[in-house]
Amino acid sequence: MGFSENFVWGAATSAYQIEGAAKEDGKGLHIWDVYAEEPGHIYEGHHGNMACDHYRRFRGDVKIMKEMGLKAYRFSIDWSRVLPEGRGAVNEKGIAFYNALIDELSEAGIEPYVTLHHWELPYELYKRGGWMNPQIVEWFGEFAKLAAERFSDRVSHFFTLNEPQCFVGLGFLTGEHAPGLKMPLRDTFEMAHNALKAHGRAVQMLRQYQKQPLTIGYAPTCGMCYPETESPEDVEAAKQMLFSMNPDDRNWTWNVAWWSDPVILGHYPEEGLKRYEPWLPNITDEDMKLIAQPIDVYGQNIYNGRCVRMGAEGKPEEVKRGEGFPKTASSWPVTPEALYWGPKFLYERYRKPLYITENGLSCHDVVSLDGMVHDPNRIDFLARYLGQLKRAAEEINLRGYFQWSLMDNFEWAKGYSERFGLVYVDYRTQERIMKDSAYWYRGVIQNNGAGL
Ligand code: GBH
Repeated sequence: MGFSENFVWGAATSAYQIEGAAKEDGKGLHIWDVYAEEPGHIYEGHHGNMACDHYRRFRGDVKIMKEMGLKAYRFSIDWSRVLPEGRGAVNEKGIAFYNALIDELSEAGIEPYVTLHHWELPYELYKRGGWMNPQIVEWFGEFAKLAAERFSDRVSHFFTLNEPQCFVGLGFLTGEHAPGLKMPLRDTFEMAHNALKAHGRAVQMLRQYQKQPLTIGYAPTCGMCYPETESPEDVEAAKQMLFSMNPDDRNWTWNVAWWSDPVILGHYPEEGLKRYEPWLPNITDEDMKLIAQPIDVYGQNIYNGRCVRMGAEGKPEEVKRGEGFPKTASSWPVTPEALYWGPKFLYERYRKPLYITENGLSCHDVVSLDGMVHDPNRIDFLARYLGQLKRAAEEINLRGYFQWSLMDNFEWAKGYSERFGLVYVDYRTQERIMKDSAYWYRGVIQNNGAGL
């Protein structure tokens, strides 16, 4: 019982959040490079030009991963670093960086898990319409082909898109993320459809150009739900709310079914097709076939969830949280149950081997007088969440868990003000300090979660 013997214990990052070297060695610009330098977008004018300087310090960072006992490391390939214009000419220096990182990981016995798109949309493609331009399907396919050709001899795990909900919803609907636009609903549905097609095209290209049989997945997020009690009524209510469309149309992106049913079941949910009909692009059978390219695994990022019960009229209702409900430093609720019910609900519907591709929290971490970083909050949070995940692992096909994040990094619009890492980063000196939680996580990995 508990976690399977070969359960994959990992940690995750993304390119722009850690690499730095934003304008070096032939890298092109992506939308975050441009957006972060425009005044007023990011907390106190922070940007990722230096970030954690991982581009130079990756060898040291892999050493830390090894010390932590990580079995796997999930990172993204910055599209604009390897294809500065998004297509066409390849930047060999960018390829060389990822080659060196992959080799370093292999030597350390750490399995690389590559995300193709963690929001680093090349600026040149954005200027040509980005996700609005149907050609992006082929552009992304070309990028996937390059990744397969150059890296799949040593990388056997690929995820296509990370959280398309965020790069479409936050980037083009609420305007909180790059490129900071508030577009009409109609445009966002079209971008989402193109993004799903791009996912499908990438799956095809990875398979066509793979150097070994690959394990390919998809890594969305969602507004997760869990039941207030374990009564069948509440469980049913939570499931219904999870997979049904959001009550507020401007919030449509947080629904998981819209983004995952097409990929795995081959069709958009009926409820959404009806409700969003006025804003939908033309959707063809051919599109759906492309989107539903068979994938091997399903990845889900889960940070928290809403508590749901069955209301008096047999309708699911959210249970409002009281004043003192525990929250992380980002003011996100602490809801460990999301890591039991979430995986269960998703597995029941999609029947794919599952990874938790991200889970974690920000804390107000500081270096203590003893030179260490004591983060009992993070340990407490992870212990609770992983305890719930363990329960799920006993019931469904759960392959692995990636903690977000390996190290403190550029937290998008929040800049460096929120620390999500197991490893502390001093941004003045670039010194790394393993937090208490990193040592704790090492213990979890060593005994395969036995003590949870
Ligand atoms: C992830 O975004 C990113 O992949 C990563 O780059 C980032 O650094 C990290 O998490 C930390 O922010 O309950 O319906 O209102 C996570 C963003 C936050 C999106 C919670 C879904 C819940 C939506 N997620 N959100 S809802």
